[in-house]
Amino acid sequence: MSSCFNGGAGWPEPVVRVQAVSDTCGEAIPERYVKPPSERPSTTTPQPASGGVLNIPVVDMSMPDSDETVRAVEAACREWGFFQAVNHGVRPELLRRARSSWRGFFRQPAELRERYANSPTTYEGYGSRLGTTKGGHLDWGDYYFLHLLPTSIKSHDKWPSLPSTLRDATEEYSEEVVKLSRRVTTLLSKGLGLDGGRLQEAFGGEGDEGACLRVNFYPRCPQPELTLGVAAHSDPGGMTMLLVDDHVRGLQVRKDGHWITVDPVPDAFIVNIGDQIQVKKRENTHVQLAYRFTRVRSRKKLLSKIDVG
Ligand SMILES: O=C(O)CCC(=O)C(=O)O
Repeated sequence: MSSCFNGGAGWPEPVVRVQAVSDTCGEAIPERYVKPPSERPSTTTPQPASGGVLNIPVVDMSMPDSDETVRAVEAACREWGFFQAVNHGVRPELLRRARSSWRGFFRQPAELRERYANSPTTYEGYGSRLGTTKGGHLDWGDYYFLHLLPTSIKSHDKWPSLPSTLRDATEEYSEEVVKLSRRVTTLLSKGLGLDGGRLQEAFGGEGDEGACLRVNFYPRCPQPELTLGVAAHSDPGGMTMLLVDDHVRGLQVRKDGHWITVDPVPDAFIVNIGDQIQVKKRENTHVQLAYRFTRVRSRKKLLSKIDVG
């Protein structure tokens, strides 16, 4: 199995690619990837009293200026901190191109991928989850991380040059998703009763906000019930726009103490409120939750997420 120590100053352990582990581990995953029972994926989703299957709300974004859309986004973020944005205006053809370009990168030979290996200190490039403590549990996933905004820290040299479609597809995809995230930011501002531009201003204004792309790749796993692609966490930024592989269920979100498996709508973006837009509203003497604190965890195949904030 190949491993690489990719330069983290003083990082105590060699970084091992999950892609390499997956190719060599046979039918049992190594102990390092086995999560304690309380952290394994839950297999049951609570059923709503009204019947049907509990899922995060779906919001139609075809009329982003309407009060109805503001109300739908506000309710979804207050009750869940999550929603699936449909009719969002990003062309399905572009989503396909971005997905297939990145899948192409993860299928390149290991030597080529390693040319872009990141270091735990700069993070940008091809990476694998590190244990937060020596000998700690690892996640079953590799990733690629890039800065998009502000443009002063964006560097195409750090973007893979293969497959040849990747840079153009990523450029166009990220422009469109950042535009969409600005529309959602306006809706979130209005939903909080603020001026539409208020949250955007708080993040530095258009072009000066931070935005980054992370593409997660979850290789074949012989024992998916024992591990997670990404351990439970909340996102530190303002907002995350997740694009998942069509028909791949794996993302779980926590609501009222239960983990719920998201049923993804094809080509929807899963919008997730990050820590920086977690808001508490003071009404009389009570502090009420305005936008919800969220946690996610995942075991899936391929996903891109753009964090803005
Ligand atoms: O893969 C997923 O569905 C979630 C990924 C995620 O939350 C992350 O990369 O922070």
